Amino acid sequence: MNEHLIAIAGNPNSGKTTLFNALTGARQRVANYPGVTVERKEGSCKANGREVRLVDLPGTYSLTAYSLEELVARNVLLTENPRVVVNIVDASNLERNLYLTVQLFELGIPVVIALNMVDVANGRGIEIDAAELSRKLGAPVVETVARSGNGKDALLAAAVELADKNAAWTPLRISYGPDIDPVLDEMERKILAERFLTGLHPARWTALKYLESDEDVIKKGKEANPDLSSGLEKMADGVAAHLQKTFSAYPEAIIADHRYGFVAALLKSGVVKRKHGADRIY
Ligand code: BGO
Repeated sequence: MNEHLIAIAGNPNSGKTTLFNALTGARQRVANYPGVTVERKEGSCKANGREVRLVDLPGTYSLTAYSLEELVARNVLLTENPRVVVNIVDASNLERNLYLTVQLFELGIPVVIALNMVDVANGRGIEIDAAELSRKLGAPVVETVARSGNGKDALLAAAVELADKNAAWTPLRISYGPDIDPVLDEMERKILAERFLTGLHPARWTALKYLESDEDVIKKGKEANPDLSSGLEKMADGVAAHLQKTFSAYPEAIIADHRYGFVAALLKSGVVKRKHGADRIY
C-alpha cells in the first residue's frame, strides 16, 4: 500500500512538537527547507497497516505571506499535497487557534482537528463539546493530551481513515460582508473561466489572496497569465479604495474580522460550555 503524507499544522505552543514526538518517536529527521533557515521536521509511523509520513509544519497563527514560517507552511500544503492536515488546536485558547483552522478549511485540504490541552482547558473550567464542534465543522475532532500521549492513537487512526477515503473536500466559504462578497464572486468566476492557478489552489482562495495583496500568489499569477492577473489586481484595488474611503480599513483587516466573526459565532453556538467558576468562556 502507498504511504500517506500527513501534515501537522498549528499555532506555536499548541503542542505540535510534543504530539509529533509522541507519534514518531525516534523515527524522525530534521533538515532545513531549501534556501531558508526554517526547520523541516519529518517523521514516520505505522497505522492501520500503513506507512504514514508526517511533516510537522512551522507553528503559525495564519497562512498569509507575511512571515517566512507562514509562507513555508502554506507552500508545503500547496505543493506537497498532503492527504490530510492534522490541525493541533489548543483547547484552552480556542478562539485564537481556530483562526488558523478557518484558513485551513478555506484551502480545501481535508482536516482532522486535535483538540489538545483538554486537561488545561478543563482545569480552567472550560468544557468543549468535541462532537458538536465536529458536526459544525464537518471534520473529525479528537481530544488529546499530547504531554501524556492520551488520544494520540485515536487521532492517528482518524487521520489515516480520512486519508484512506480520499474523499472530495469542499473548501469552506464564509461571507466577508457586502463590500467584498460580490467582487469576490466575480473574481472567482473569472479565475474559474480561465482555469487560472486552479491546479494549485481553490479559485475563491486565489481571489482572496488578490484582495489581501498577497505578493507570493500575485507573483505566480503574473507569470501564469499577466492580463488576467492585472485585471484581478484592478478589481482588488477598487475594493481597497472603497473600503479605505468607507471604513478607513484595508481589505486584509475586513477579511480577518469576518474570519474571527465566523469563529466567534461557532463558539457561541453551544460548542463551548463554561463550568461553574470559570472566569471566561474561551
Ligand atoms: C513545556 N497538556 C498539557 N498540560 N501540556 C501540554 C500538552 C497537553 O496536552 N501538549 C503540550 N503541552 P510544544 P509547539 C513546558 O515545554 O509541543 C506542553 O510550539 C516546560 N518546558 O509539554 O513545545 C508541552 O511545538 C516547562 O510545555 O508546542 C510544552 O506547538 C514547564 O505545552 C508546551 C511547563 O508544547 C508547548 C511546560 C521546559
